[in-house]
Amino acid sequence: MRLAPILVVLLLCAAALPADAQPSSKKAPRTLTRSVDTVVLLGAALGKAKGAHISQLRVYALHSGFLRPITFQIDERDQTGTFCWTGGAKDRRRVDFDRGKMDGNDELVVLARDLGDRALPIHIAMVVGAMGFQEVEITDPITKGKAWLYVFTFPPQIVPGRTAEDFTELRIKRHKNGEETYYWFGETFMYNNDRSRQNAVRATFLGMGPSMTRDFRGTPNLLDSTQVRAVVSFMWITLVRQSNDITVDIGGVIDGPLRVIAENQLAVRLALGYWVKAPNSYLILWRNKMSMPTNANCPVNLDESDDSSYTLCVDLHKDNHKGFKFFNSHNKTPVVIDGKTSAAEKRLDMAYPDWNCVYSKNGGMLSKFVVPDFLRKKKRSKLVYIDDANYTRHEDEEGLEFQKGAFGYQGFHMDMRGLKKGVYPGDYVVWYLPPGFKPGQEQAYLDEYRKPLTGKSTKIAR
Ligand SMILES: [Ca+2]
Ligand SMILES: [Ca+2]
Ligand SMILES: [Ca+2]
Repeated sequence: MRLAPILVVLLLCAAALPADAQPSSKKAPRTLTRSVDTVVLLGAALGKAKGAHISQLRVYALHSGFLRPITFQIDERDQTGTFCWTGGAKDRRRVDFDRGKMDGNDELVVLARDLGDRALPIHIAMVVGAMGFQEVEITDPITKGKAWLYVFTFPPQIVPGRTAEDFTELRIKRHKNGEETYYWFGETFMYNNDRSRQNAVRATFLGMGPSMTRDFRGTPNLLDSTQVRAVVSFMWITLVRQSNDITVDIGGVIDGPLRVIAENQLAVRLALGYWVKAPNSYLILWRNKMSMPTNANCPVNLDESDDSSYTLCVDLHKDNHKGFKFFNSHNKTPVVIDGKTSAAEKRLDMAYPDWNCVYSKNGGMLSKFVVPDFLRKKKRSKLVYIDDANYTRHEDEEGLEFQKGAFGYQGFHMDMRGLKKGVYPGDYVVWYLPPGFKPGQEQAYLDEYRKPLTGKSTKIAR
C-alpha cells in the first residue's frame, strides 16, 4: 500500500475536472482513413521511450476524449539486426545487448485501426501513475492523413496490465514419428501444413471464420494446396524440385499479439553437393496476412538455354471453390472459378501480375510475389491461371497435390534462365480477405505494402 498516496493525489486531480470541461480533441482529430494496416515503428522514431525498459512501456490512443490502452507488440533486434527469439529452437534464442530496453533497432507494432486523435496536456494528465510519455505521429504518405499514439512509461511496481487481444498465434503439433504440423492463426483465418509436414509453411488447409476464432473444426477447407515447382538447369543438367522436395524448418520464433515472426530455414538440395538456402529469411504472420521476406541464395550460375524457373501457385478446393472469382492487376474484370474454362478465362492477359486475387462472399486471398525487377520483366515470366476440372499437372502425376483437377489454380511463374550465382531478395505476401470483400478494396492492402504508414516522435500540442 506504499503507493496509495500517489494514486490518491492522481485520482483527485482527475476527479477535480468538472464534467462540462471534458477536454475535447477537436483541435486535431484523426484524419487517417487507413484501417487494414499493421504499423511497424523503429525504436529510433520513439523519442523519449528509447532507453526505457520494455516491460514498463504501454501504448495508448485517444478516443472520445480519453486515452485508452491499445494492443501493441515490441520485438527486439540485436546489434547484428537478428531478432531476439523468445521461442522456437533453443539454440537460436538470444537477448538484446541492452537486456530488454527499447533501443533504435527494436520495433514497435500497432494496428492502424486503433490509433486516435491528438491529445492535449489535460488528456495526458489523466493517465494515472505514468512517469513519462512520448507522442508519436503517424502519417499516410499518400493522403497525408494523420493519427497519433502515446507511449507511456510506468514505474515497475505499477505498470498497468496489457490488453487481452491476441490476433496472431503459431501452434505446433509434434507427431509421434517426429513430424510437425504448423497451425498459423490470424484474426479471421487459420491455415496448416498437415498434409505436407516437411514444409512448415505449405498450406494444405485454409479456413476462414469470425474474428478471433481458434476452433476451425467443421470449417470448410478452401484449398487443395499451395504448390511450388523449381526447375534449374546448370552444368548440363536440369533438375525439377517440387513442393515435397523443399523443406522449410523453423528456427527462432517470436509469437506476440500482433505478429508471429519465425526464422525460415529453407533448404532445397540440387545436385553435386549444391543446396539452395535462404539466409536472413522470415515467415511473418500478421492479423490479416502472411509475408515471407526471403533472401534466396542461388549457389550456381544457371544456363541461358533449357528451362530454369520458379512457379508458386495455389489451387482451390474441388468442392469449396464454388462462388469464387478471380481478377488481378492486368485483368480487372473478375472471371468465374467453376472448373470450366470460359471464353473470358481464355482471353486473360497472362503478363506477370503485380498481384492476384481470388474472393467469394465468404472471404478471399490477395497475393503478391515480389521478385527482382529483371526477373519479373523476363519474357517467360507470367501469370499462371487454370480453371479446368479435368486438367492434369506434373504435380498430379507425382502425387503432390491432393485433389485431381485445377480449380482457379493461380499464381506466378518466374523465368530464371541465365541467373547468376548470388543472393536474391524477394517476398511472398498473402492477405486473407474478410467476408464481404469487393473488387477495388484490394488497393488498401496493396498500399500497406507499397506505401507503408510512417511515424515520428512529436511534441504534444498545447
Ligand atoms: Ca536492439
Ligand atoms: Ca533492446
Ligand atoms: Ca471458369
